[in-house]
Order: sequence, then C-alpha cells, then structure tokens
Amino acid sequence: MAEPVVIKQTFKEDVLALMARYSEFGATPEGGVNRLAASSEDKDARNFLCQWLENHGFTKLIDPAGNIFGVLELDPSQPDTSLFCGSHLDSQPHGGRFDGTLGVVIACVAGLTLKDMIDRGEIENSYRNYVVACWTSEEGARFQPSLLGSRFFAGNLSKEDAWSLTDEEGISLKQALSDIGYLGTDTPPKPDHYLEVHIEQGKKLEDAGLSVGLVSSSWGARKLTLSITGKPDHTGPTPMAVRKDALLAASRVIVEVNGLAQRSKDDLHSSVGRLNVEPNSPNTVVSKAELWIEFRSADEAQLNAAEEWLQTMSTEISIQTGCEITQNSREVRAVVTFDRTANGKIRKTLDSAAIPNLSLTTIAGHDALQLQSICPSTLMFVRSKDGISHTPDEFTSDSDIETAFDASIAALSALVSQRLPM
Ligand code: HGY
Ligand code: MN
Ligand code: MN
Repeated sequence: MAEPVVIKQTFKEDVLALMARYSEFGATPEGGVNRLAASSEDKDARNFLCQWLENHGFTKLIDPAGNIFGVLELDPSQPDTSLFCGSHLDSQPHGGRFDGTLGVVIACVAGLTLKDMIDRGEIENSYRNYVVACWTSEEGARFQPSLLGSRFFAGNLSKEDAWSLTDEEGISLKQALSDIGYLGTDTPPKPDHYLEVHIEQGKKLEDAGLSVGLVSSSWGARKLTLSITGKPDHTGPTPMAVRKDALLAASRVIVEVNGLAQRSKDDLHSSVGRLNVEPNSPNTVVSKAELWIEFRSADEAQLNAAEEWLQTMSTEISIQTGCEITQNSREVRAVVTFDRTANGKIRKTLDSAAIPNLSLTTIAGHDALQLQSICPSTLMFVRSKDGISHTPDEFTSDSDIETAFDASIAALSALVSQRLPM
C-alpha cells in the first residue's frame, strides 16, 4: 500500500475558511445562498475568486462566456498540457452554500497543494499547467440552458447564441456579463483532463457511510418549455363552457407529466419547476401560461419516448380545453459515461490511499458532462446530508470536506504524475 500523501493541515484549513467566506456572497437568512448567474452577488463571489487567484500566483483569464480560469504554471519544460479542476459559483435562487462552491474552493487550494508537493519532490509532474475553472451559469436558474459556460467552452454553444440568451426580465447574458465586468476576451488553455469535485445531491454515499465516490455515468435530460394560450375573460359571468383557461390546461399537463414518471419503474424522473401565468389576476381567466418541464433518465430511448408522449398529451389537452399549446424551447442533455481509464486509475489511487469510495451515477447535471465531450473527465462526489440540495438545508460536514480534499489531492497526484492517454 503506497504511503498516503501527507497534506499540510494548513491547506485543509484554507478550504474550510474559504467555504465560510464564499457562503457570505448572497447569503440568505435561512443559511443558504442566492447567487444567480451574473447577479451582483455572483459578481462579489467572482471578484473574490479572481483576487484570490492573483494573490496566489495564478494567471487570471476570462473568456467571452464569463468563465474564469486561474492558470498555475507547474513546469514550463513540459509539453503544452493542462490539468483542469473546477466547478461553478452560481446558485439556485434559494440554494445551498455547497453546490458548485465546494468544487471551486477545492480546485483553488488543491492547485497550491499540488505545486507545493511537486516543488518538494513528493510527486512527479508531467503537465505544464494546472488550471482552476469557474464556469458561468451552471444552474440554468436565470439563463437557460444549464451548464451554459462549460457548454460554450466545449464548443457546444456558439458565442452569439450564448450572448443572446435572455433572462425573465429580457436582459441578455452579454449585457449581464458586461454589467458585472466579466465579458472577457481571453482564450484559456485546452484541457487534457478535467476533475470536478461536487456534492452528491443524493443519499447513496450517506446510505453507504462513505464520504466520497466516483461518478461513472450521468443520466440524460430533456428540458422543455411549453406556451399555452387561452382566452382572457371575466371569471364571474363567463359561462364555463366557453372558457379557454390556460392555467387549467397547464395544470393538466403538470399532473400528466408527473403521472408518466409515477408509472415508470423509477427510471424516469419528471418535474415542472417553473410556471408563469398572465394576467395572473384572481378574477380574469388565465390567457397565457408558460411552463418548464424536465424529463430525466439513464435511457435515451425513454427520454425520446417521453418527448413524443408529451406531444400527444399536449394535443389531447389542447382539444379538451380549447387552448393552443406550443413548445418554445428544448434543451437536450445526453447520457454521458465518464472516462473509464481515469476512473479506474483514480479508484486504485483512492483505495491505496485508504480512502474508501463508491462508484455512482449522477441524475443532476454538472459541467463535467460538457468537459467530457472534449477531454477525459472525472466527477468526484462528496456526501450530502440527507441527500438534500438546492435548498438552504444543503449540508456537507467539515470532516467530509477534508476527506474530499484528501481524495482530490490523491486523484490529482495520480493524474499529474502520468498524463493519461487521450
Ligand atoms: O441538473 C441540473 O439541472 C443542473 O444543471 N445541475
Ligand atoms: Mn452544481
Ligand atoms: Mn445545482
């Protein structure tokens, strides 16, 4: 069994201190964070990150999607290769303080730790650079699609399409990034491997009594918005038979979308997480409803079938209610398998470092899904208390964070010592 790498306790203290500091940006009274992409709260967190990177010898780069990169040169004599590690700082409106932030903080301090270990000759290095990545708008709460910044970086969304995305107020991503000073022009290095450390947002690690796991694959998703047009009228005198009530139609869609998942063998999850109604007055029949629907499954065929089912169901509800139902947008997230070679190598490294771990799948999306489309990527999960996430009750203990840091250093040491075959 290889000697577990000894990490200076000060690095772990840095991680915990930084987690406490980031929880102040957009802090909510219930103990979570409200840090929507490109909001002033996001700007504060970004500014803190950029200042930290520059104070610690990283070269800061900002790309046109507002992604932040911190480049730490490890060895200029090595071929031009980069080991990336990162996550996101944007949150859900009433989100938790660990989702994304933990991965950015660990990526920052792990860079310093890795360099310290290389300089002390504790580990070999075969990379020129170590790069911290902080991706814009992973959550898809303010701007859709989700995984926005990493999607652009991976070449799966053009600059123009990204810039033209608008939020509920009609503000474009380009304008929002410019307003917070993060509409960049830099070109970051190309990644040769990407590691993301993220809270599990599920209960498998807790049920197994473990702190960390490696994700082998991700469920896919279809994220669709429907627009339902009815006819405004007085909710009092208007005869029931002539009403075209868009909210009634939306309600039937919501119940049916849930029913489809309920009838599955728990291998399909569905939801409607946002609903807009107009004019939203208690005594006017709703003339317009817009709803955001999600289907998630590990089976692409099941996702395609769910989309076809929705078309048929929408037509039936349209006939029943007299409302017009059209699909506005469609986000496709493919099922992804993470790099098996890296996962195998890192699992062996964790085992020999006496860090027990579990192989997992993820149903939540992560930037690592986008990075896997351009380089071998590894997603490491950290235990979530009660599996809760996207609420202020999201929690990961200090001791799990310290174990995750040990595991991250073990994984990065394994990756940095021998570049994995592409
Ligand atoms: O899974 C999600 O919808 C988010 O992108 N994490
Ligand atoms: Mn996340
Ligand atoms: Mn999230």
